[in-house]
Amino acid sequence: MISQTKDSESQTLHNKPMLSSKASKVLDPESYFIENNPPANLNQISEKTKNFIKINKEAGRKVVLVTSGGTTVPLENNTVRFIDNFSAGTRGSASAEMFIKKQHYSMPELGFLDFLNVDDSGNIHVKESLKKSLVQDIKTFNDAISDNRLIMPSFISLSDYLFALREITFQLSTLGPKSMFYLAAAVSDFFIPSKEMVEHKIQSSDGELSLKMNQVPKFLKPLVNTWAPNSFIISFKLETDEKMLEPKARLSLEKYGHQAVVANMLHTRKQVVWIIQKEHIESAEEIRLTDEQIKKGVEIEDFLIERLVALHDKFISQNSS
Ligand code: PAZ
Repeated sequence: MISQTKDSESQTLHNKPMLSSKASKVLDPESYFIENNPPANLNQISEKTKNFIKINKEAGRKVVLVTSGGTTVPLENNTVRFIDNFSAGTRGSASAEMFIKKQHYSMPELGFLDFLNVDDSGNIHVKESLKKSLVQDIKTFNDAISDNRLIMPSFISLSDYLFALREITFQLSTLGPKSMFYLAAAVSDFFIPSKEMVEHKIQSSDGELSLKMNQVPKFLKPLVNTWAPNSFIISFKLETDEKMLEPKARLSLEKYGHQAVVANMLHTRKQVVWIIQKEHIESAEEIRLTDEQIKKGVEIEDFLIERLVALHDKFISQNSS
């Protein structure tokens, strides 16, 4: 909610960000879906997912939902300004590629232009040294799409994400133990409910801005316990204070009861992660790249996904009747 002091008829919005955090009543997850509007493309996502699950179920395949990227939280109903959570989306895209096949259609640390050369006549060519792997990666990606092994529903805002997550989860959960959730998106913990937001663009001429935001309900709880109780569920925990990381990952497993948390630190997330499993909650399995591997462009997801796929296979064999 944007705190507004009414000076006569006009809204006074305070422009200096104020941060305070205190315990407040958190909405229960189901009420969130009643009090907020679904995204316009929800039906489309639902239909595509239904079709995808049907085809893959018939093919007897395992299916994983990889969530990735940040979620925006609007400050105005007609949104000009929003707050975002940090995530470049790299974890999710590299992981999805690994899940499909241990190959990549983009190389780490390379941007689109790094792949290209321009000759003296002004014609653009793919660099010879990268051509082979690029061709292979494009093929892998295209094959996955045409083979119904990949769909990529997108979201921008927190609300888009939560509605899509719930819809996809209901459908994916029908695969039982063969379904896996890999929840790497950086989802906002705070938001302003639609009915408490100002309608139009906040005016800087109204002075300093104070923000009061509600806590987002903890959706992992219904996801694990009600929406997909038989699935294999991995959540992520990101911290900047190392002392908090493992205790918070364990707390999450104790609270929600899913299979594992992948813990990572903001500045080292590409070099080291820890897998903490519910079954071995006291220990943390470290996956760390050596300097040599980093230099060679190896990605940590190569090892992380391999390990999680092995844990998922074990879960399937223990939980299939
Ligand atoms: O997207 P990215 O590669 O820049 O970062 C990945 C990450 C740090 C967002 C992810 O590994 C993660 O920890 N996600 C959960 C974030 C959280 O605790 O809210």
